[in-house]
Amino acid sequence: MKISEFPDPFKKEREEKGYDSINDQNDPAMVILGHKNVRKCAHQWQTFQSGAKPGRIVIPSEVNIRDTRQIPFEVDPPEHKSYRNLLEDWFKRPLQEDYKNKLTAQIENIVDEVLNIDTIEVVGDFSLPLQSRALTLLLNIPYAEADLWISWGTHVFRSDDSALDANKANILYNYIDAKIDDAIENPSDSLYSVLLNSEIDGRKLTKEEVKGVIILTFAGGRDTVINAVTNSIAYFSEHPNSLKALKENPAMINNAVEELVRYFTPLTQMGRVATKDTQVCEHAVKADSRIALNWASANRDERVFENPNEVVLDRKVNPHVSFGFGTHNCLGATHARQILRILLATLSEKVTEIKIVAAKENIEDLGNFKRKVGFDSLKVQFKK
Ligand code: EMZ
Repeated sequence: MKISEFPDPFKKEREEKGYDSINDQNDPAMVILGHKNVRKCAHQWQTFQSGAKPGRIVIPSEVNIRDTRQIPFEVDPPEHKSYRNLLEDWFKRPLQEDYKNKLTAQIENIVDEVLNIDTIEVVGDFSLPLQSRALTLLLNIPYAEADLWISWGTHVFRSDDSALDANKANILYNYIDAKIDDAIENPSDSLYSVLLNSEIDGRKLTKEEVKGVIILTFAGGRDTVINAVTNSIAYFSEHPNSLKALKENPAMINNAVEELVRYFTPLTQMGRVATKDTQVCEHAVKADSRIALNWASANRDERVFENPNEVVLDRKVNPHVSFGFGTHNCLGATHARQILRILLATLSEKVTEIKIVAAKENIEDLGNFKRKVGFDSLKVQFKK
């Protein structure tokens, strides 16, 4: 199997039943596998809520490692809409020329850097610094702050020995608390200050609400962006002609990004909690039990995607759900897309070959299913 090949572990169950169940810290979830049902359930926010106990809609559940509600991710309509309206413009800034230029400079720099080094480890030496530096633009804070985040490693809630590490998570929470206090003392034009000065339904946001937005900004786009970047590098190392095709036809880049994001689906699934007894796929779902919207499985659904297990870089019709679907679609998607578009443009301009030296896969353990989501490490050589 090629290193950039990511198999679909859900095919059989999706086609035979359309769902499966997983146990997760004694809070099982019914996993919805088909594209149509995933989208349908994502739409039904009244029946399948996001505003459950903080951390419960994440799989694996984070109820044991945090109390702060992530906003707007763990809030249901109508409150959700007020928060979303407040945040929408800020999270669309990546479309602005000035933002794009800064992001381009960051990405060109890091590509130039790795072109001068013999062998690099992509996850730690490329994707993590790239993601962390780009985050300084999203928060609108000084570039140097990225060094600290890089030192935290790829996932804020995970360490090498534990998938859910409360001590590690506390580093992030304490850091954010301190930054919020600092922004109160020294207002600036950072996201912290903008939020502290914002009003929702005629009142100022509380510190806890500001923290909820900031935690989401840090956590939601961290391992997801890192995996998307790393996996794309693995793909181009094994498909040098695709890189050439993008160089010759840059207009293809946007489609290519959507296709890579579909194929790799950096976030496997997201949960919801049933507000009443109901049914999905003719299967009973009890009130207060969880379902999981499995984006990764939906994105390989043969009823929707032709040759779903192939990367078709210029795929035209691509209703993937990698950024979720419905009211809660990903707030950070504009930022993530810009990172990947600029990365592809830069690689196609500057790099002719990426040679894989060694790879260690990162396999997510989902009970009955094991899914490759990325790499623990990927050593490569970049060639000019
Ligand atoms: C949560 C989640 C959001 C969660 C859209 O995804 O991403 C996960 O990586 C985090 O662990 O807390 O932010």
